[in-house]
Amino acid sequence: MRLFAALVPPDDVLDELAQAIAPHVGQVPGLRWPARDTWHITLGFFGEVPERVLPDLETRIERAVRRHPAPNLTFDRFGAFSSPRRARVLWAGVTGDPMTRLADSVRAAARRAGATQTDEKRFHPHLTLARAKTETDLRPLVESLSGFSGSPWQADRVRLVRSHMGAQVRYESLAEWALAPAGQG
Ligand code: 2AM
Repeated sequence: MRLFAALVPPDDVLDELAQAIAPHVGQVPGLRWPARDTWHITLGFFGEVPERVLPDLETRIERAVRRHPAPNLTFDRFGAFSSPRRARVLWAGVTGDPMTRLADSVRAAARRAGATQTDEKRFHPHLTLARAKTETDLRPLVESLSGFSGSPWQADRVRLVRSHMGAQVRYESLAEWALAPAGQG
């Protein structure tokens, strides 16, 4: 099964992002906009994980999550990977409490449980809003979204998600664990 761990922002924060992008959705040729109920910030992508590994993976990730304080975050910009000029992904970015240790810890937990395909790339927290099949010049779009600043929020839980591949990717939430109260850790 294909698994990843993610933070899911609260509804009112997602409302602000949805409002900001609304004038552009469907307006840029080649861009596909995933449904809002799939929006998340990936902490760790584990790739294909054997089903037998799941119980141990859940135990280890839960332990990792409980050790880290809930980060306070704000969506404050839009950007694109690999760059606005040659974009495949349009994202919303956060600033706030650093999350690298949390992400490292969650990925290490998955690897120890036997998730051998766990992504080792540097962690760039982002929420993907649109994808393009080919590199697309999104400079005008990113420019027109500049100046955005959302409300602060606290990411208080981590969700383990199964990704069902197909014509339309479907996400299934398998478990959710609370982070430690902010100020601890
Ligand atoms: P993305 O939003 O930048 O595409 C489920 O696919 C989630 O895992 C997505 O949020 C995706 O990030 C992230 N992810 C990280 N590495 C991935 C990889 N190698 N393949 C697919 N998804 C990956």
